[in-house]
Amino acid sequence: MMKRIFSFGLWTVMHRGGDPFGQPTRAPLDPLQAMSGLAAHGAQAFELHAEDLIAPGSQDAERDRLIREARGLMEDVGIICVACGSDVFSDPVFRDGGLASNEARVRRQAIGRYKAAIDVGHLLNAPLFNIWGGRDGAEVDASRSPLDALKRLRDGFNELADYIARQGYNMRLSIEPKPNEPRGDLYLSTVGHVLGFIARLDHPDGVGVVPELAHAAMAGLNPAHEVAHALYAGKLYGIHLNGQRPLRFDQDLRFGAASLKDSFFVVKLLEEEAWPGPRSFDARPYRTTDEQGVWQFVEGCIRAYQILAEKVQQYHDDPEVQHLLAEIASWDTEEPDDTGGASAPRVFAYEQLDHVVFEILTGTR
Ligand code: GLO
Ligand code: MG
Repeated sequence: MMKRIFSFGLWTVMHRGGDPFGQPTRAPLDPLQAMSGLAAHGAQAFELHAEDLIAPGSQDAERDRLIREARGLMEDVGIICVACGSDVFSDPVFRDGGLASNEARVRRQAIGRYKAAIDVGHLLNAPLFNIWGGRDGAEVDASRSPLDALKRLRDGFNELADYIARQGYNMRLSIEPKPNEPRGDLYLSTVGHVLGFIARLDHPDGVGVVPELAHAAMAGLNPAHEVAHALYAGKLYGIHLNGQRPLRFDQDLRFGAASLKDSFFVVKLLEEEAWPGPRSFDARPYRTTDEQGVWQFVEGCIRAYQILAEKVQQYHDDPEVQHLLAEIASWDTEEPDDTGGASAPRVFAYEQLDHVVFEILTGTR
């Protein structure tokens, strides 16, 4: 069986439980502690924003020291970096956007940030640079035509892809869609939007998508269908697994904490397709979680994935499922109906099939 790689954003375990209405509730965790803690609790990989490791504005010597330390630690504890990104959303300078900002000066600054982070990713051997441009959106549509925003985003992504190619880095580029938050509306909002957008880039080939379950649910979409569109296009470059009640603020719940059935169907798809990429979690420990609980959160995410993968296997091994699926497959025929139209109407045994899934997921079968 394919060996699964479990990965977490460093920002997930470094998150201190703060929210828009409350101060942090946990002590800070430094990025190296985050890496070794992840390795000790079952993860083989991590993702990061370059800024999670290197504070913006650090001198080159400081940057080089931190990278050296990170590389040493990665070697020691046996953890790899599977994706790098950049925080082009927290600094107030990006409050009206990064790549899509109305200020040319700020767009240049965003490009500069991304390029510097691409260099960091390269030094950590990250095979992917994933961009979630959280400020590239709007509340005031009168401020900017959405078409101009898309053209600026296009120019920005073209420049970054070009930079990666010119540097000769062995790195792909991806876009992580999200419908809203922190902006009222983000321009690159769903997998479908992003696939359409990528097709208009200068070199669509090296650019893919990183769907996040919570983001699909926030848009009221079926996460497994979102992931399927990325797979179908050959563009599933990564995935962010977590839990989310639909149509709400970004909850980033532990994987398994919500939407059990949706999570099952995402795992089913990834496992059935033997998708080779890392199973990355992008969630937050609850605000009520203490420092120790953060590692229970990590183990919980991983365990939830493993349990759902076992449930997928159980589903395939179940004789009743096999019988029902064989019956469904038998309808897929062009043979003419030789009963002269007198055949009984088709019976779709979907009630039964859906209930079997329920029994498997509730452990009653
Ligand atoms: C926020 C996003 C964010 C990205 C990260 C990628 O909603 O999910 O956590 O995944 O910035 O670098
Ligand atoms: Mg994410």
